[in-house]
Amino acid sequence: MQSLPSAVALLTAVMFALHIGCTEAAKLKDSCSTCRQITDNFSKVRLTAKKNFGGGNTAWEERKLSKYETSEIRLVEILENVCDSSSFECNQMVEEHEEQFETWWFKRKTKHPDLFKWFCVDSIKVCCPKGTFGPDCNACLGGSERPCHGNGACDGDGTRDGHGQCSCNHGYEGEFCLDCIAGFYNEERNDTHSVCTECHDSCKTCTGSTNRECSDCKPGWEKDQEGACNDVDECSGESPPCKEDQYCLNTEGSYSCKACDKPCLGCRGAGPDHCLACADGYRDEEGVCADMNECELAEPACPGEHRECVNMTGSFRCICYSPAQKRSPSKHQNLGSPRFPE
Ligand SMILES: *[C@@H]1O[C@H](CO)[C@@H](O)[C@H](O)[C@H]1NC(C)=O
Ligand SMILES: *[C@@H]1O[C@H](CO)[C@@H](O)[C@H](O)[C@H]1NC(C)=O
Ligand SMILES: *[C@H]1O[C@@H](CO)[C@H](O)[C@@H](O)[C@@H]1NC(C)=O
Ligand SMILES: [Ca+2]
Repeated sequence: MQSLPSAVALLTAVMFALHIGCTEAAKLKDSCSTCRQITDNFSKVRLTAKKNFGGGNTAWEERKLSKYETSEIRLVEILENVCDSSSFECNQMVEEHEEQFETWWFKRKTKHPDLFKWFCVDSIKVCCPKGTFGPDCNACLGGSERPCHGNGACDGDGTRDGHGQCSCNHGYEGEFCLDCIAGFYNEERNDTHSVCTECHDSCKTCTGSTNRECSDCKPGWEKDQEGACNDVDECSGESPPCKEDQYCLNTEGSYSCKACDKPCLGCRGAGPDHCLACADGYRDEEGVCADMNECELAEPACPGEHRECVNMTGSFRCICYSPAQKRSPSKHQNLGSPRFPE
């Protein structure tokens, strides 16, 4: 058996190796994106030549310009402007590979005008051509022409990193992104091309775009005699699925329960004109539950001396007053509930 210290040392070594492995992989992807930015910026900066030069139209000026455009001075000028001063990775990469830029500038740029390909892919090998991945730039699943058959992204595409697997776009699945997920159907399909289209709202699975082509209906939908999926009207049943102080509202594929209006005691729909009965403090006036005035009932709502009735929405209040300050409310207010509903 190993002694504890050597086990710890081994564990540390393993963790260190794993750590290196991880940061190394992340660096590969980042290096490629830095390199791409450098070569993109290189081309952009290079285009500004005429502007900086001040321009000129005489043959002499043209000749001088073209000489300047291919000069060492011009190369240095471009390289100085390719990186943002804050981008450490960019400045480091340019500095590290200055010689390559010089080689390309003086000897390769005519034969290999694509700086990205020459520099990032072929010379310093931090990127791969489109549609390929990994240390050896192998083709992505589905081929480098149309990785993932055009229906997904290839892991590591265009970099020296990754494993080439596909992560499929929404609607697609399978190793090659040719299959459709549930709720989608193959509108077109052969060994290399696949188009997945979303089923009708009512279908869980389907073979075509309409509600007559559902294999199964989604919950909230049911098949009619012709086999088409239609909305279930949950509200039309014998016992609607809502509480007593709610009404049921049918929707496509579902339903909802809405609170009744305050004047209602149960209801068929929104508003005081759809009540089943009127709540306490309201009375039916030609099919509408309206606030009633409890203070005008034959039997006084606030019996006793020094008390005054005040009509309120859905209720009333008894206000006490001392005889001296008649009709001005005191601290003693109590909320009354109507004793004479309807
Ligand atoms: C490339 O140029 C753009 C715009 O000038 C700049 O924002 C970007 O940081 C540059 N890229 C790098 C890697 O510095
Ligand atoms: C597959 O379908 C695509 C698009 O419809 C077509 O261009 C291609 O030739 C077809 N391939 C085969 C092998 O049939
Ligand atoms: C109480 O009385 C009824 C009947 O006259 C009126 O319609 C209501 O508007 C009134 N309610 C309030 C708060 O004044
Ligand atoms: Ca419904």
